[in-house]
Amino acid sequence: MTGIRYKTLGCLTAVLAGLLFLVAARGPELGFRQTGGIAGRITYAMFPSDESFEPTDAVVYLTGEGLAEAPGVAQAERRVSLLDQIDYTFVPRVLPVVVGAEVRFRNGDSELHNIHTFAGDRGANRMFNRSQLPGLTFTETFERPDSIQVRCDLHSQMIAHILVLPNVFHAMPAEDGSYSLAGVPPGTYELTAWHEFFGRVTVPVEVASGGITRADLTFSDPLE
Ligand SMILES: [Cu+2]
Repeated sequence: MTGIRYKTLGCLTAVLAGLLFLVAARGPELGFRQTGGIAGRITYAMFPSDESFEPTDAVVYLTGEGLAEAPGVAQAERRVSLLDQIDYTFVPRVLPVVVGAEVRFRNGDSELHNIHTFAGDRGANRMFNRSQLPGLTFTETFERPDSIQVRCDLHSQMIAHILVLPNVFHAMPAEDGSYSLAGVPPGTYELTAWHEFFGRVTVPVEVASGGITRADLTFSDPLE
């Protein structure tokens, strides 16, 4: 009796091992198990009292070798992102874009605004200050990674941030702080969370083929 049971168990194990081997061997050829993912939560040790603070205005992004060449980069470069001005507010307040992507600035109000950009990293990209009549649009491209502050000199409450990122692997958190990055080539990278009120928090991450790496990030020290 016991012998038969062991035999059955042995057979099942062999079949399972065979299946796993097949999946592992043919996975790349079948077009799956080649990439992995990262998922986690963005949390704040404290909330700044500034009324323009929004926890969802954070950006999580990945840096490291090989990411800029990963599939999807070309499509991201062709995508045009819109930074609008509605009711004396930049919409969205935080705009992540990939290097080389077009950013369209639009004045959706019926009053004059201007677009004044301030580089985080001086010299990375060409900065500008342009007045903008109601209804007008213009496009700009940023060629190097940076965090650029955008202001309107006529209305001091108008502030936005364009985060120029080196690759497509970035996300903004949902209301509950959760985020996820999919289709990441296996490798070791740095995962950074950025928020205008906190600056950056970075952790190393390892992504394995077919796996989801858990990475939670906490903003603890607000900028002065
Ligand atoms: Cu304005």
